Amino acid sequence: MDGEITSPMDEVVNDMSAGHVPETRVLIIMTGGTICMQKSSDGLVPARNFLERCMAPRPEFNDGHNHDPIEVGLHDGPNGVGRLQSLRTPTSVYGKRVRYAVLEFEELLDSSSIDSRGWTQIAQTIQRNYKLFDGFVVLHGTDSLAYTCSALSFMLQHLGKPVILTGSQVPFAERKNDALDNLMDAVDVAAHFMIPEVCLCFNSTLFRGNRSTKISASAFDAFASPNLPPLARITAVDTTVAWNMVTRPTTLQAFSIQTDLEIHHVACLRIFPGITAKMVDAVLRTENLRGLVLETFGAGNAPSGHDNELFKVIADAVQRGIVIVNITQCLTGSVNPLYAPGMVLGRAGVVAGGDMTSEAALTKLSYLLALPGATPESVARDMAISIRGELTENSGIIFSHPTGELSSPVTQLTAIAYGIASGDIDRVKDVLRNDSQLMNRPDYSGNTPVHLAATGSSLAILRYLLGLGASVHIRNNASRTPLFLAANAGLIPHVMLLRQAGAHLHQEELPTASLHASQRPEAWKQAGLEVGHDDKTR
Ligand code: ASN
Repeated sequence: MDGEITSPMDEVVNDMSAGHVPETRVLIIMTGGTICMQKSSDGLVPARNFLERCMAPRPEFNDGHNHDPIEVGLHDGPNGVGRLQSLRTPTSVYGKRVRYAVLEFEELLDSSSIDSRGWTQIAQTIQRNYKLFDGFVVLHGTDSLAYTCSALSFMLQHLGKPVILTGSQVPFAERKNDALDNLMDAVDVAAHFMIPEVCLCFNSTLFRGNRSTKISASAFDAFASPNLPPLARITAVDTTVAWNMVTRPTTLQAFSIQTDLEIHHVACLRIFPGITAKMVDAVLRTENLRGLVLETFGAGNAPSGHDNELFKVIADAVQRGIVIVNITQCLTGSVNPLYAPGMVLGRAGVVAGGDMTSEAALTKLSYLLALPGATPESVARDMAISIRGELTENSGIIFSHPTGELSSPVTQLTAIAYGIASGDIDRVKDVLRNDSQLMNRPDYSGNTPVHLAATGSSLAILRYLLGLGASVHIRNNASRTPLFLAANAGLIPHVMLLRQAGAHLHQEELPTASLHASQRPEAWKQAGLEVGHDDKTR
């Protein structure tokens, strides 16, 4: 028992002397799909008990020790937290062990049957478990996987932790399969890399979820992200993350979800040579239709039809309040007003969907329409801009620098640390302007700039880092979050700012936090600890 820990370094020294291997918690959410399927007389069908059947017998997933069941949020409400059997991996190359449980949905689906109810169930499960786990893996069939990835990317708002979806083309239970590698990669990414996005991990590649699309019904290489390079590639040697492409929440708001997408009130229509205005009108007159994704030719062109009939039908629907979004049928490239037919669509009030995939456009439309207070104007406006990195906006300035020109990350981190220690925000800004990725970079003791700023004198520096999208969830070598350090130092404004940005105490910190609580009760209370109520922060 220590009582007075005020500097991150004290924590590290204490922890290293204990010879502790940090544990990262990952919740695996099983929704169904080929990955869990078994043969039956009716063909492949989803089977239960994935953890016992597939993971427990494999040394990659099981260090052979008996572990206590872990807390998992199963339902909403005060009695919604139960305990599930857990396993732990051996120590990874990153020096961590991954403790995990598998939460299986009551009904395991072939993913061709998923709809917005299933997406709501996944989003709610993540919300219930957000504070209990460091990352999430969602196991899902491949057929509609790109739709689910896209839908979740919008539904999970201000996401600060990795949510990695995967599945397989061949069941885990088959001798030659892609399930083992896909699962291992997904768990590794969720446990070790602070990529606060909904991603798809498949065939040794990590894609931004809302950029992905299924391109093969049989190959292991089943997915592609045609308009965005992968976020990471996994090889036998290492995992290389394109950190400059990772998007992060830059609004200081805590994680929340939007459920019940309007998927039943939108449609997708592929234009083809010979399509008639009557056919398009029939779709646009579907009862309660609120939005349509129009898959057009090339850079956004549609046949004008006899006497411009098609455009009249479309313009009329826009007038009735239906949001129509134009995306291209091509696998790569973008809709833009290059040709007259595309321009005319724009004049009819059709929104240019840029380089969004069909999956992203459809689920984004359903999400925007479900937002409280949504109007056709607000939906049309937001369809044309990137809200989760789902489309390429050309106006943004991209900073890049030739390698070799800058000093080493260690030198730069030292400069940031010096800036934080002396309350010199300009110095911090100067260094991060060259390489904003440094904001999440740990130093030798695992402290990121946010850890340092959490106990620094300048609240403005902490706010600046959070506004850049720096993570509040990374733990230092002593497994401490920035929030823990701020509360322990009794810095209430820092605690409140971190909470506003979605920080919470980690499960592993709760027992120590409870021990310290009597000394700075207000700071710990603001940090979310129920002071005097043992370790319940939920
Ligand atoms: N039909 C399966 C599904 O999407 C396909 C798969 O997972 N490979 O559930």
